[in-house]
Amino acid sequence: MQISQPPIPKYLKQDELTQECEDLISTLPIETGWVTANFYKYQGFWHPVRHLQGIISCQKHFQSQHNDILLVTTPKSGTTWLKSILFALMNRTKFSISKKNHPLLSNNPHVLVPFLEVKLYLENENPDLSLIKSPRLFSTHMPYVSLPRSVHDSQCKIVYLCRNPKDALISLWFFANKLRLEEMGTISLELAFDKFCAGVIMYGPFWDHVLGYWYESLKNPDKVFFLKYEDMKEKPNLYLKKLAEFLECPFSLKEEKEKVVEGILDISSFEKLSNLKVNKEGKLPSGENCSAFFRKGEVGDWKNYLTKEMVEHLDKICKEKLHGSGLDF
Ligand code: PAP
Repeated sequence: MQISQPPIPKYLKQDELTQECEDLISTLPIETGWVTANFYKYQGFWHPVRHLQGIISCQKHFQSQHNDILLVTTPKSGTTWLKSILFALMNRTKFSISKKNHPLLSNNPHVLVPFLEVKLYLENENPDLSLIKSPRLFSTHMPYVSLPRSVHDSQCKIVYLCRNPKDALISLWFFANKLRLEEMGTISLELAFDKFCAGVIMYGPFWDHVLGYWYESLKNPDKVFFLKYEDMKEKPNLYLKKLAEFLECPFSLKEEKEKVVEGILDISSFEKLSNLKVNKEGKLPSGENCSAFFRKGEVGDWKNYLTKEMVEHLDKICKEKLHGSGLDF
């Protein structure tokens, strides 16, 4: 009797590469990945090969429109959260927050706000985006240097979200171990820590990613809105209102009275989203369980995992890398 093997999730697949991508990776520095076998260093940042293929297609073909909104995040900084907030915010007229059939109640936020390089330009080298109604909402983890030319040239807006590196590391470590197949075993915290410090993470080095957008937000504050997970957690009302102003759709007095701000924060909250059937039991088309995107949703969980020596080491690197930038965590 033949025992059938479970299919390999798409996010682990390394075949079906274009010749262009095959040629490119043969020239790039290589490191061992966290979930996939390898990372390749492209334009100064580490990527699994599937993401790389999506990045080069996106760089070649994506045409940004003046009223597009691009959510850019470092991995595990609250992308899922901000996707739901932005979706609810930008569609608040079309989908009233109080409605029982709001799309966020039956769709994972990654489906409602698609990734450019990990979804649209990975599944299709040049997808037809013409049917998406404006303002179009996309997301990416791409570093600033790798953004498609048209993003710089158009008047589209960039919302950038990052997170304290210690919490980002712990979140990434848990996520990677959830995505690894049983036969791959787990990746130890010590190894994950060393790799994080050496910059060898998806879309890393972390500091280079953050600084790329930080400096751009200082130079061009109307184009790039720089946000930290911790600030959004501490003062969600304030930052949601700032976001709405940045995106040129401020809340009216009537909306404030009707508690639309609170409604958006409620429907996007960790408690609400993580308890929905779609997020508890669903899977993304790329194979990840939706539940993998919801763990604790707290600030400071690193204290439960990192040793005193690890904290000192990471703080020292962080201080050196961010020195003189005006940014800290
Ligand atoms: P991604 O980069 O793979 O898209 P991303 O959504 O950025 O993942 O990060 C997941 C983190 O955001 C998880 O953090 P944790 O591991 O420290 O718990 C997840 O729990 C947290 N998260 C998800 N949804 C929310 C939410 N609605 N509010 C606050 N945090 C959230």
